[in-house]
Amino acid sequence: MIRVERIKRDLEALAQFTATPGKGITRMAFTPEERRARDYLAGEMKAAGLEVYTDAAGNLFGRRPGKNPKAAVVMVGSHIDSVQNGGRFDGAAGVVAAVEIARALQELGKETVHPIEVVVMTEEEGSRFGAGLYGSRAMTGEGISPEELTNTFDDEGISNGEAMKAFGLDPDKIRQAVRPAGTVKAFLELHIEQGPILEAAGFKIGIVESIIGLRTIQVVIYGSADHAGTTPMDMRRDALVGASKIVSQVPSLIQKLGENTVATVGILQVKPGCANIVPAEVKFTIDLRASDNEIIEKAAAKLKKMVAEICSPLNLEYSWEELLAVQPVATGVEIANIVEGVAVQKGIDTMRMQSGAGHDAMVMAKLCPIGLLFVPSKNGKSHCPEEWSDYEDIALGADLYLETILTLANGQGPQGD
Ligand code: HGY
Ligand code: MN
Ligand code: MN
Repeated sequence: MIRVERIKRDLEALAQFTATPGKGITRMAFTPEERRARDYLAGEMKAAGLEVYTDAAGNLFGRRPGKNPKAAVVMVGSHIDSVQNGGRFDGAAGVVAAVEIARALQELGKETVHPIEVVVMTEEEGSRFGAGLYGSRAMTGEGISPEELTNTFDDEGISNGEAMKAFGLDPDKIRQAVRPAGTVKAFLELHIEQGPILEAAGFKIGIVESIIGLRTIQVVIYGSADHAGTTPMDMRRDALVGASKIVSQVPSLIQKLGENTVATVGILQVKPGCANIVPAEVKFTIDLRASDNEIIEKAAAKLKKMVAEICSPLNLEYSWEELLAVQPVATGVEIANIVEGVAVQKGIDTMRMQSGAGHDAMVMAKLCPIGLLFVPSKNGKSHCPEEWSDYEDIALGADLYLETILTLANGQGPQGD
């Protein structure tokens, strides 16, 4: 059975693997702290009787064989990479729940028809290389191109591909991570809500019905570096004046597009970045989200037009690059109804809801039916050291998924055998 003390132990152990101890979790993809977290989880997976392996994208798997080795896999998991100074539950809660489900299956001793795979996805957040959802994108469709890995860089100028090589992976082989259609029966993800809805409504379990669409855009404004003391105000091409005008207009432009539409400028880098130099270049990102892809398209077009209109009179140039674009996704009713049925049997109330956060499940939806289950976030806080979810809620979610996985792995539910 699912044991909350093991979930607590695992999450406390993973929280030690951070580059910013005492200031939240900073665990970027392919870093020493992520390596230590992976090693810890690989050890727990092995102890739970799983066959541990890593795919060409760096996704870490623990496989529990089924009676029919050729049957499609029932996959469950999430990510352990984090944002800068983030919380200890974002992603990790779903990975730890998946490992605990594997332990419970081992103790139950029940063999299933379908193989089951616990997965730790590579770089979901995009905190290091900008795009994100790497592990799931590498598994679906045409996967990720080796060119994307050589052309995306972290703040130190290390490319994703170089970081992968240093981690023992071969970026040229990343397309080997693609899972052919029909080889994954379902993907289940347990995640913290990262918002206030469940706590305010008094529910312990949220069954997600749709996941918001998202687009990550990188804008660079180009002006010219000049001496701050000798350059008259009307002779400057100040990139930061242009960027500031643009950033300050984002909220009013977005608010007109509907309540579920949000946009955030979370990164702003000024170069050369000295007090006595007129800024020559400003790079910033726009994280744009809406539940309707047409609204995302409309918002992106309006934002780009606004950038051009502000830059032109200031004699500034700009570049506009889409780092990531993922459509809104409906999670489908099959798995949601199985989870709800298990909850009803156990006398657990659940509520249906939308996710304003992006998750690997939204990408895996291209490959197979998905399930996304939320547990409450204290005060709705996330992506910050204050992030908290109760271990008992995570255990409750894991228990619902244990029954759901047994149902799916024994041939019921979507796509049958
Ligand atoms: O940004 C998100 O929605 C997720 O935390 N990656
Ligand atoms: Mn996150
Ligand atoms: Mn997450």
